[in-house]
Amino acid sequence: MIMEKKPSKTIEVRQSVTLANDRAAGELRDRFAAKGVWVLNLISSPGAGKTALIEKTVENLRDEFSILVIEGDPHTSLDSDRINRMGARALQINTLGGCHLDAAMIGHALLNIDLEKVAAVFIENVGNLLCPAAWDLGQDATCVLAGLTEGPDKPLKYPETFSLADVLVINKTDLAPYLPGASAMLLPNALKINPGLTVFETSCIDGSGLLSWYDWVKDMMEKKQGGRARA
Ligand SMILES: Nc1nc2c(ncn2[C@@H]2O[C@H](COP(=O)(O)OP(=O)(O)O)[C@@H](O)[C@H]2O)c(=O)[nH]1
Ligand SMILES: [Mg+2]
Repeated sequence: MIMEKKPSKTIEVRQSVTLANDRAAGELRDRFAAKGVWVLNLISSPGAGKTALIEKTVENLRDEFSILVIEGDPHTSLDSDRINRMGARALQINTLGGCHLDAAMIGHALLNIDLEKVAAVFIENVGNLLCPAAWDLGQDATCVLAGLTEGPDKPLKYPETFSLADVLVINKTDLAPYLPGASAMLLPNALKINPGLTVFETSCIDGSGLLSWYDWVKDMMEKKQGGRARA
């Protein structure tokens, strides 16, 4: 028997799912704004150094600012354990194979959290450079991390993520002497995709570039708090 081929409705379904997500993200954004909480969504491939950068940031700023961390991973609480050891509260979301976080997951994780006492929420998204791009989490800024070890071609291969990001952190600069090609071409390739990126070049091992990153994070948190005071 020959079956009649029905037209695919994939795009329609996907649109309605992301529209529902956009509504939920809008509600989160209003909630964060009311409390003056600055929210950062960190995206990268696995191993670029998202958790390492959050560990360093928490360690450096924990005496001045209360930073809440949401960790997204398919399995395990290894990353939230690392953050807790640095003295910050971390909430773990296990997506059980899902390749990105969505706004409903963030809302659920924050159900019993009093945001009054929180200066910033850092969201470590599930490690990959493709899936998280379409999913708004109510963040103020999106940060894409690229480790030099991943090669310089990633911005060209994953333009969705690099074009929506506000900030690029090029991490593992301590390895630049061993990776001259990546060191030379990663930034030009990223700026080709998104010339408006704010760029930091860091090493979470030797600490280079981290002071400018901390200053930027502090500035963002203070501005968000100030915006709340005027509201
Ligand atoms: N050489 C070097 N290694 C780093 C740096 N940042 C992180 N790493 C290492 O890279 C690996 C992955 O880091 P992790 O923070 O878990 O990456 P994530 O998967 O993006 O959260 C770990 O072995 C880190 O110690 C860095 O700046 N330089
Ligand atoms: Mg991690």
